[in-house]
Amino acid sequence: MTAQELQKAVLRHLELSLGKDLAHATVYDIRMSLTLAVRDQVIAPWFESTRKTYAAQSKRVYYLSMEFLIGRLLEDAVNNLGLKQTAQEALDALGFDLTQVIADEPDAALGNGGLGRLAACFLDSMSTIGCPGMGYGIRYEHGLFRQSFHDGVQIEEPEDWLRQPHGWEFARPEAVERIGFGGTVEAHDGRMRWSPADAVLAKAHDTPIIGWQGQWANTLRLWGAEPIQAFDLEAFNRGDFVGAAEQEAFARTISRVLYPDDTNGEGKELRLKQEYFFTAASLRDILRRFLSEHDDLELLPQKVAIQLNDTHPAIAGPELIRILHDEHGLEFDHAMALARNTLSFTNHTLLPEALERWPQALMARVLPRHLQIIARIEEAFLAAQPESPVRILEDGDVRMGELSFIMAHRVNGVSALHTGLVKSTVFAQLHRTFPDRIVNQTNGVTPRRWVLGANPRLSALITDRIGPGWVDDLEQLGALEPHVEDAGFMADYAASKAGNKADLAAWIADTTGIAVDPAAMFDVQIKRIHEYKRQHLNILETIALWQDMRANPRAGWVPRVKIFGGKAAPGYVRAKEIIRLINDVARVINADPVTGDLLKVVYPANYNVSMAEKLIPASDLSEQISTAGKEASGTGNMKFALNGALTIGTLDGANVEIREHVGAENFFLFGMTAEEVVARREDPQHQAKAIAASPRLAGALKGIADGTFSDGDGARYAALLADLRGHDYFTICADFDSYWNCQRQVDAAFADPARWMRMAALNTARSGWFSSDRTIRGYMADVWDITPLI
Ligand code: GPU
Repeated sequence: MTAQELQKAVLRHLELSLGKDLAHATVYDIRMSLTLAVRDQVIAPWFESTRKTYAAQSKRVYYLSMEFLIGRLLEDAVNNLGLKQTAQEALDALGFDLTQVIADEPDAALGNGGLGRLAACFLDSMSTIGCPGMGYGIRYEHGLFRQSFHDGVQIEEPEDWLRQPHGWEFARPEAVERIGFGGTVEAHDGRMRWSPADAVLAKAHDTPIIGWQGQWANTLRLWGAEPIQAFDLEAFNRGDFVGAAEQEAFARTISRVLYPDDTNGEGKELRLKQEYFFTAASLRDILRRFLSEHDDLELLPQKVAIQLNDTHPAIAGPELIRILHDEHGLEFDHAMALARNTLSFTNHTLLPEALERWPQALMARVLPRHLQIIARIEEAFLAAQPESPVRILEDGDVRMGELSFIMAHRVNGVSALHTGLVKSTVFAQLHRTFPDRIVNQTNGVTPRRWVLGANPRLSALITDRIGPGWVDDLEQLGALEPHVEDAGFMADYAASKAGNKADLAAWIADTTGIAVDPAAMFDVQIKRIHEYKRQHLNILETIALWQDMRANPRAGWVPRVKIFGGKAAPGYVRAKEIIRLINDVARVINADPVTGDLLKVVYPANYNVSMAEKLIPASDLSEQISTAGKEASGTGNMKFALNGALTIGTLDGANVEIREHVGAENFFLFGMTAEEVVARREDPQHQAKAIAASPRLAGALKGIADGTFSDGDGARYAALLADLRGHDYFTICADFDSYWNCQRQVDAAFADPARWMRMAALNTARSGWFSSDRTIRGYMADVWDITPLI
C-alpha cells in the first residue's frame, strides 16, 4: 500500500465512517479514520487464516484469561503490517503527526499486571507464528482504575476506555450465549438437569490480532453481559421504573468492571459469576465450532486445546464435564477423561492469598450442579488414588488450584525456579502422584511491541548491523555480540540510549514538573505495588543514600534519578502506605538544594502499558528486587534486559535465567536465595539483628520515624515501621546491606561509561531467548500438541 492509497483510505473513512471533512477533523477523527483504514488491511489475512485452519482441520488452542492487558493497538498493527513509514507520510500530507495520533488511543487496560500482559504478548506471538487459536475473556466496560495522587495518597477513579467507540472490534450480535446462575438440579430419565434461576446473555466482540508482516491473524473474543430482555415492560407499565430495569442492572454488572486485585483470590460472589460467565460462554462457542467440523466428541482432545490462565477459568473442568455428561450423555468418567485431555493449566504464583478458594455454600447457591460435579471429580480422584491426602473440598471451601491440577493433563510454571517450587511446595503431593504432569514454560515478551515499537532508535541500530530478521527470530540478537568490540557500534548504542533518556527527561518535566539530568543514572522500578516486590526496600535505600550524600556532598557520588511506577490494589492498605512514603520522600529529596541533581525521585501517576513503553527504553537500571521465592517469573525484567538496562536483582523468578543468559558479570546480584529466606525466617529476631548490624538501615528507619518526610508527623508510618522492626516477613532488613553494597557496585560500574555500555549491549545481545515466540513454541510442543500453519 502506498502513502497515497492510505491517505485516500483515511479520507474516505473520515467522510463516510466519521462524517467529518478534513477542515474540521480533530486528532480523534484522524486516529479513528486511520484505525479503520488499517483495520481494513487486516481483514483479508484474518479470513485467510480462518480458511487455512478449516482446510487443514487443524487443532486450535483457546486461551482463557480473565485479563488481557493489551494497551494500544494502532501502533502494533501499523508496525506488523509494515505501514509505519507509509502512515507517517500519509498523515504528514494531511497535516497530522503519526506519533500524536497513536498517542490519542486510550489504553485497553483489561488487566492488572503481569498475568494480563503475558496473555497479550501471547496473542501477538500466536499470530506471528501461525498458531491457530483464539483468546477468550471479558469485555470490561471499565478496565483497571485510573490512579492519581492527592498529597501523595493514591486516589482511584473509574477508567472509561469505551467512552469513545472502540475502533478495532466487531460486535457480533448473532453470537450470543445464554448463561445461567443459581436454581435447582433434578434427575430426569437418569440424567441430571440444571434449571438456573437467573440468566444473562453473553455477547461476543471480536478483535483481530495481526501477526508480524501480516501473515496470520487470530481473534480475541471478549464477552459482554446483556440482559435477556431489555427491561420488564409489565413492571414499567405499573410505574415500577426501578424494578423494570433490575434485570438489566444485574446482567450488565457482570462485565462492568475488572477486579483491581492482583495476586489476590478474594472470594466475592460477583467474581465467581464473572469467572463462570466467560468460561461457560467460551466453552459453548468452542464446542459449537468443534461440532461444526467433527461429529465425534472422542476427537475433542485431538482438535481442541484449552489453556487456563491461572485458576480464574477453573470452572471449565466441571462445566465441560456437565456438557459432555449431562447434555451429551457420556459416562462421567469418560467425560472427565476427555475434559482432562483437552485442558491444561498455568500456575502464576505461590502466594497463599492468591490461591483461589470458593466457599461451598456460595458455589451451591450460584452453581449448584457444578458443586455436585466437583464432588464427583474428587471421588473419582480418590478412588484411583486412595492413599492421597489431597482434597478439592476442604474446610467448607472448593480449592480451585487442586481442581485445576486434577482436571488438566499439563500444569506449567512460568520460570524454571517457579516450576521447581510448584513441584516441591503447593502441588508436592499431586506431583508425586502425577510426576509427568508439571512442565516449565518460562515466560517471554513480544519483541514487536517491546523493542520494535517502543524503541525505534535501538531497533534501527540493530537492523542496520544484523538485518531485520531479529523481529520474529529474536535469538538473532546474538549476532550483535561481536559488534560490542566495535567502537562505532558502541558509540551508536550509547547515542540511542542517550536519545531515549533525553525524550524521557522531557516527558518527566512535562508530566511531573521535575527537572532531571539526562546524564544521571535512570534507576527504574515499575510494577504493581506489593510488599513482596519490595518497593519499600528501594525507598529505604534511597533515604540512606540521601542521608549519606547530605553528610558528605562532595564524595564523588554518581547522580541518580529513582523512578517508580505502579498501582496498589484499592484495599491493600500497606501497599498504599508504601506509595505515600515514596511520594513523601520524593517531595523532601527533590526540594533539597544540598543534594540537588545528585538525587531525584520521580513517581508519575497512573502507570500503564503505554507508560512502560516510554520508561523501559530510557532505563539504565532495572530493579527486580522481590523476596526470593515470591515472584513467579516477572516479565518486565525481560523487557529491560532487551532494551539494554542492567538488572539489580535477587535470585527470583526469571531473574535466574536472565542472569544465566546475559552472564553473571553483566548482572548485579544481591540478597538471600529462596532457601536462605525460609531458613532466616526461623530466627524470630532476624530483622532486629539486621537493624542492629546496619547503622545505615537504622538511620533510614529513624528518618521515617522522625517525621522527616511527613512534616514532623512521626505517626504516619508507625504501622509500616512496626512491621519492619517486629516481623518483616519479606526480609527487607535482612537483605538491606547486601542491596546497599550492590548499589554501590552499580555506581562504580556506571561511573565508567564504556564499561557500562558494553554490559548494556551484551544484555541486548544475549536476551533473545526471552521472546514470547519461544514461549509459545514451547507450549505448542509440550502442552498443546499443535504445529504452526505458516
Ligand atoms: N501474576 Br496469580 C499476576 O500478574 N497476577 C496474578 O493474579 C497472578 C500472577 C504474575 C506474577 O506475579 C508474575 O511473577 C508473572 O511474571 C506473571 O504473573 C506472568 O506469569
